[in-house]
Amino acid sequence: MATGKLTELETAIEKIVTVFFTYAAKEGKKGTLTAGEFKELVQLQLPNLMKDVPSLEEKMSELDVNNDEELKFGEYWRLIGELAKAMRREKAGKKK
Ligand SMILES: [Ca+2]
Ligand SMILES: [Ca+2]
Repeated sequence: MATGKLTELETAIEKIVTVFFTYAAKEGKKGTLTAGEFKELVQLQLPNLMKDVPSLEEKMSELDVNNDEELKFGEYWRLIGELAKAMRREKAGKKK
């Protein structure tokens, strides 16, 4: 996979995956985000899109559907989906 030059969209998808694994590898299990890793990821990678989130602890437990206090990729993906939807709403609103 990914031998040729990636398109804009492919690069964006790759970035989403790479960011997850970069932060997930910092402590504990390499394939999941602890609360600390999640916080760091949000603060460094999502400071604009998540600036209105009042509590990262609450956000994390909302995303942590299997309640193991870690975020696996699928749980992180829920967050990306939420942010994408919020962004779409914002763009749709601006076009009016
Ligand atoms: Ca980890
Ligand atoms: Ca989890």
